[in-house]
Amino acid sequence: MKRLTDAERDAALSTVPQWEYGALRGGVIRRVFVFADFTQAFAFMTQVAFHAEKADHHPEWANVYNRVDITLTTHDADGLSQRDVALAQVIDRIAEGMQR
Ligand code: H2B
Repeated sequence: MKRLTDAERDAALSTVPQWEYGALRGGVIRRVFVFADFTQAFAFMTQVAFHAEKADHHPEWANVYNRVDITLTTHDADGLSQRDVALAQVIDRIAEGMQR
């Protein structure tokens, strides 16, 4: 999987405007989700987990009660790849209507 060029990255990021780009580790995107409670947060995480496993692309994430903090990057590309953007799009769709 190859890392996106700066131009590809800018175009891709415009499809997931709620994700924040960071230069950390060659390029990452991050979004924090807040749900009504832990049950909602974990239901969201379960759906994301099933998708991630199918796609063999996995989030780095932390959960504290109703909050899920997600970072996406591609280790073997040393930065951001199309797979990160594709996963972010799916995560946004799953979260749609679930967030507090
Ligand atoms: N997920 C993410 N987000 N980035 C990766 O580089 C990655 C992954 N690599 N899931 C995959 C798994 C790799 O470790 C396995 C061995 O295919």
